[in-house]
Amino acid sequence: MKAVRKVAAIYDIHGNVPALEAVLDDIDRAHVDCIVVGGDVAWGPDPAVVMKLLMMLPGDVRFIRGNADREVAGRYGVEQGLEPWVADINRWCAAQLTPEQLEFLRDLPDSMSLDIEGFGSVLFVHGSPRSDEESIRIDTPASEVQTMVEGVVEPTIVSGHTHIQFDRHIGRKRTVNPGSVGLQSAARGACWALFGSDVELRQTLYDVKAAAERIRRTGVKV
Ligand SMILES: [Mn+2]
Repeated sequence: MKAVRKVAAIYDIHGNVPALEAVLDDIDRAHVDCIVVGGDVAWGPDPAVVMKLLMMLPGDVRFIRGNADREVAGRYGVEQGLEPWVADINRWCAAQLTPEQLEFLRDLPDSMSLDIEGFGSVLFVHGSPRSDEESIRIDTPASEVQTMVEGVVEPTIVSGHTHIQFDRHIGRKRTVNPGSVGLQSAARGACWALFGSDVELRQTLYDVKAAAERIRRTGVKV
């Protein structure tokens, strides 16, 4: 098997096609060996197109499942304790997807370990190693993070879910959040991370106005 030396991590795309396309162009230029899709792909304005783009990506592409993928695939609603507006969007998204796309999301693994040559082994999760809904935030106290990653053998843990990029060293562990491709609050562009001999936190600028217009046209009530 070909050694993996350069890896792009793309997390929390959230149905944003223009942001995903811009990031994929950037990744093309980076000549990576592998793309890791870190969950929460479809929940958002354009679930079907995002799923199509991701599922036809060539090369070594690995997926893990986010909480929103689990909820969309399972058509979670208020019965599962969700807010009505979240339940509405889950079902709207599920209705946009094909049975194959829903099955694909449902069957994804919770985590994935990858050995990056010259960097070391990395555990990719969506929330924390314990739960796809638990947040490792940029400011979560180190002692709390240490409890969350207890028992993880990989020196580096990559997680998303909070949509804020960071690269933290906590004790002997490194925790990285690539940020969100499609649903940024503080960032100016679409966020992701490039792993090589080190980690590069990246931001890809894209036409946010055109993206907003496209979102309005889809009719989602986000
Ligand atoms: Mn999430």
